[in-house]
Amino acid sequence: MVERTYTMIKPECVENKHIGEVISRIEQGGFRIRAMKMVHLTKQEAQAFYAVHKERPFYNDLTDFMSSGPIVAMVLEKENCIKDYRDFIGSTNPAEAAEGTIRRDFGADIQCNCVHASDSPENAEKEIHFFFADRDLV
Ligand code: 3AN
Repeated sequence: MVERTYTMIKPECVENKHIGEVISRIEQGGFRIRAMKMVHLTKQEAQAFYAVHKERPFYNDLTDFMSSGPIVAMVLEKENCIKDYRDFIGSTNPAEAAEGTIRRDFGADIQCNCVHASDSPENAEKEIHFFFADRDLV
C-alpha cells in the first residue's frame, strides 16, 4: 500500500549544512517528496509536537534543541513508507544505527540524530497536518 510519512531534518543537521546530502539520500532511497518547507519552531510548538514524550526526562532538552534553529519539514510517499523509512534512517541512537543509514552517517548523538520519522499511520497523519495543509501536498 502506498503510504505517506512525515520527516524533518533536525536543527544540527541544517546547521552542519547536510540538507542537500540528506535529501539526496532520501530521493535515491526511492521516497518521493510530496511537500517540503523550512520552519523555525517556537519552544511551544516543539512542546506540542513532542507532547507524547512530555513525561520523559529528555523532553525539556529535546524541545529546547528542536526550537534552537530551523528544521526542514517534509512529507514522503512510497509503498510501505512508514516502516521502510524508519529502517532507512537507522536506530534512534546513531552509534547503534546500521552502516550506511542517515542517522549513522550524519547523527551526532541520541538527541541530535539528524532526522525525525513518524512511527505509525496515525502519527504520520497527525504530524503531516501539524506542518502542512492538504493544499501543500503535491
Ligand atoms: P525515534 O525518533 O527513533 O522514533 P523516539 O520517538 O523514541 O525515537 O524519540 C523521539 C526523539 O526524542 C528522538 N528522535 C530523539 O531526538 C529524542 N530522544 C529519544 N530518546 C532520547 C534519550 N534517551 N535522550 C535524549 N533524547 C532522546
